[in-house]
Amino acid sequence: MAHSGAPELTVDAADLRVAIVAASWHTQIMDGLVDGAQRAAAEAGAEATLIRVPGSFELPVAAARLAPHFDAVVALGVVIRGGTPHFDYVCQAATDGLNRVAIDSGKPVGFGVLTCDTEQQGLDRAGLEGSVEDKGHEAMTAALVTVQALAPYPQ
Ligand code: DLZ
Repeated sequence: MAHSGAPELTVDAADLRVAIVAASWHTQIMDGLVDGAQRAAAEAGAEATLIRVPGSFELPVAAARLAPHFDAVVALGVVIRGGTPHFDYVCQAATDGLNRVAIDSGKPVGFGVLTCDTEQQGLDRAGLEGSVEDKGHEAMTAALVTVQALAPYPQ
């Protein structure tokens, strides 16, 4: 499932604590994303704590609150385009907000928010049986690799 250039975790993350903050909309896709993130943490030996929020719009505030308490945060959500501009506002708020949390906190924030035109696009990327990608796993791996890359440069 890995793309060329996708991060691979080769080091031990046994001492790391990561918060998974996960939206609740689009249950089946979210279940796949959460499972992928938890699986990646377990493979690396990291401790992952799951915190649920209602929608992707709530991800940045949750990430901001959690970042000081963890080595990294992984944000998971699914936004599916509807018939109004709402999609664009939620995607923009989640993306900008999570990026701001990462920069302001100096803690890696794994970006596992799927922005899809259709539900099928989400299912294809959710790490479920029949999916072609595993974005929850990818987001966790990216966060852990970044923590380790920055370990020699403490805040
Ligand atoms: C309201 C809404 C809609 C229409 N669609 C989604 C979606 O596809 N994915 C998602 O994560 N959240 C959605 N939400 C909820 C908003 O993110 C947010 O929870 C509400 O606007 C309340 O703040």
